[in-house]
Amino acid sequence: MPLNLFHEPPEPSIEPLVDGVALLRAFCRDDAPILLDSITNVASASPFRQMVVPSGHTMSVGMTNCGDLGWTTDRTGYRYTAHDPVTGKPWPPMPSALLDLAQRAANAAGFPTFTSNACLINQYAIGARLSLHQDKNEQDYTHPIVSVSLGLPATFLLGTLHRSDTPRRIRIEHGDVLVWGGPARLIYHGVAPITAGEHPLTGPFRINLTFRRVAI
Ligand code: MD3
Ligand code: FE
Repeated sequence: MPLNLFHEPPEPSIEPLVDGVALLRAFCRDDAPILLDSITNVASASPFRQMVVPSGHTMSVGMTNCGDLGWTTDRTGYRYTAHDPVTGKPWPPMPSALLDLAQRAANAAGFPTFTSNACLINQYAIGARLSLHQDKNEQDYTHPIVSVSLGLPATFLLGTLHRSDTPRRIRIEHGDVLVWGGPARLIYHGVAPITAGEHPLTGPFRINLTFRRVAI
């Protein structure tokens, strides 16, 4: 393999990270401008906001949602709702570019019947982080979660089914897509604080989409 002296971005590839996790490097890099336009439209109707978790702490990540259901948290707990508690209106519908990407990624990772009905959109400013957690509010864990990273890079914390195990650190870049299914669906995971930088398409932010199938 020739030495990459020009630090070109990687070619699209699929690698199994651990059992149940497929890393689709650069899978949506070419779609990024239209994805980001779609996200801007969603956020113009349901703005990013920093939610409060049951402990009383305010999350450093700004969040919004699109689709039939959206993930929210407040002092009283985590849940999926059909309405945005800030606007009182239904969450914006899932833009077709987002829905289509989620289906193509799930299909590439071996989940051909996955159709997302809920997309959580996370906006990370410099220093924002997500501590180690499980995603347990969806009820049906046979469906995978598809995650899409745009803008500034991040270090994913990839844990196990046990919170106390030291997580692996995985560098994730603009355009990378991960599909978390089967035995990986309930692993602990998080995001290390975003380090300072500037991305041509998102400026000083990282955007992450997590596409889910939530029981109605
Ligand atoms: C593993 N988001 O929104 S995406 C989340 O980058 C969340 O914003 C992170 O964790 C982010 O809940 C990480 C990777 C991810 C998402 C969902 C998972 C990993 C997952 C669900 C189950 C197992
Ligand atoms: Fe999560």
